[in-house]
Amino acid sequence: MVKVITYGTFDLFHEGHYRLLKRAKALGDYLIVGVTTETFDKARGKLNVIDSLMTRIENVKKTGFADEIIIEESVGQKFSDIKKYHVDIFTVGSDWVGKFDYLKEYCQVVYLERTKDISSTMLREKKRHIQRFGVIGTGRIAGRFMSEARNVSGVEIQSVYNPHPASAIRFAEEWDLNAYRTLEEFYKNIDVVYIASPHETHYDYIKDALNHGKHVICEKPMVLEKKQAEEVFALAKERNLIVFEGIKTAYCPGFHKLLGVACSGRIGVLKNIEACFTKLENPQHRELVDTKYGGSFLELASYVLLPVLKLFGTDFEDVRFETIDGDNGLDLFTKTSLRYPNGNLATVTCGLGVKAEGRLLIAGTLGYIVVGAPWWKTSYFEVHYEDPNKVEKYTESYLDFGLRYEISDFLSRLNGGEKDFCLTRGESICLAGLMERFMQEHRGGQT
Ligand code: C2G
Repeated sequence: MVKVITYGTFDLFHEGHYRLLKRAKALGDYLIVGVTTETFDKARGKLNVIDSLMTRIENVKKTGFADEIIIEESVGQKFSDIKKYHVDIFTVGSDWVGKFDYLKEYCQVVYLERTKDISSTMLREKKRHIQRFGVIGTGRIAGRFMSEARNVSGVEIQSVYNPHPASAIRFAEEWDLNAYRTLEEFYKNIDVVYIASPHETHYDYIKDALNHGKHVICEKPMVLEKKQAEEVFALAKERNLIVFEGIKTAYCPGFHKLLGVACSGRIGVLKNIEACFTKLENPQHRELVDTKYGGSFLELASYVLLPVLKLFGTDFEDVRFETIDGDNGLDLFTKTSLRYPNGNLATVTCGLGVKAEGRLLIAGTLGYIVVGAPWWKTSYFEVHYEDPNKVEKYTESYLDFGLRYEISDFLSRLNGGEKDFCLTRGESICLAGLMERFMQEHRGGQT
C-alpha cells in the first residue's frame, strides 16, 4: 500500500484545495491530511485564518479523499509524521517547490501544480473589505508598523500625515504612500487611522479621527488622563467605531501563553508580580529632553503595568511612585508599587537613564514564572518550583517587530470576531488613570 501525506490550512476551502487533495489521493492508496492548528499558523506568520480548526477539518473530510486526518501543530512535525505513519510520498502544491526537498531522504517528494487564480487570501479579501489605513506620525515605530502591516492580509496602508510636511513626504517616499498637508484630505479614502505621534497629541488626533468616522489604533500611552480615555471610548461606541491601544506585548502569542499558565493554577495562587523594563536613551532625545511629556514612566510604564493589570486586575487600593530624576527633573528611573485589597503586591520598574535587568517574575503559592529580557516580546519563559530541579520551559514564536499580532487582532475586532480580550477598555482606562496620577504627583499636575 502506497501512503501519501499532505498538509495545509485549508481556510475558506476552495477549488485549489479540492484539486490538490484529489491529485494527492491519486498518487497512492492511502491519503493522510495534516490540518494546521491556529497556533502553528500564527507561529509561521499566517495570521487572520478565518475558519476554525474544526470547520477546516470538516471541509477536508467532506471531499472524501482523506483516509486519515491529523493535526499539524509544530515545525518539524512533518519529519516525525513521515516516520510514524510509514509515509511513501509527501506532496504539497507548487508554491512550495524546493522548500521540502529535505524530506527526500526519507520519502518521495512531489510538488503538484498549484491551481491558478484562486487562494484563501483572495477569498479572505473578498469576504472582508480591505481596510485602508492612514498613519499619523512618521517616527521609528511608524516605520515598524509599516513593515509589520505588510504581513497581515486585509490591510492596505495608503496615506500619511505629519504637521511637518517634509517629514510626511520623506516617509511617503520611503513607503510608497500619499502624503497630505491637511487632515481633511488625509481622511479621504481611509477607514482606519494609526496614531504614532508624540503622546500628548494622541487625545486630539483620536477625537478628530472618530469625528471623521475613522477607527483608531493608537500607540501607547493612548491618552494621559482617565477621563480622556473614558471619553474616547464613549465617543467610539456612540459612533460605532473602534479605538484600540497598541501595546504590542498585549497581543503577542507568547504573552498569552504566559497568562494562560499563570492563571492555570500551576504556580498556585498568584501573590506578587515584579516587572522591569529599561532602555538607555540618548540624553539628547525627546524622551529625556521633553520635561513635560518625556521620562521613563510615560515612555515604558504601559509595558510593565500590563502583566499586573492582566493578572491582578484594575482595582488596586494603593499605588506609589518613587523616582530617580535627572537634572531637568525628568524621571530616569521609576519604581511603582501597587497593593491590592486581597494583599497582592506588584512592583514595576522602568528606566531610560539607569540600566537594570529586564525581567518579569510572577510569584505564586506553589512556584513562580520567570521571563528574562525581552519579556515584553515574550517568546520563552520558565516555571520554577520549590524543588530547584523541576523546571518547565515554554516557547512561542515572536516574529520580527511583533506588531503584526496587534494589527491582526484589530482586524478581527473590526470584523466582529473578537471582544477586547487582549487589552480591555477598562485596562486602557486604568493605564490612562495611572499616567494622570504619575503626572499629578511628579509633574505638578501638568497634563
Ligand atoms: N493549493 C493549490 N492551489 C491553490 C491554493 C492552494 O494547489 N490555488 C494547495 C497548496 O499548495 C497546499 C494546499 O493547497 O498544498 C493547502 O494550501 P493552504 O491551505 O494555503 O496551506 P499551506 O500554507 O500551503 O500549508 O504545513 C503546512 C503546509 O506546508 C502547507
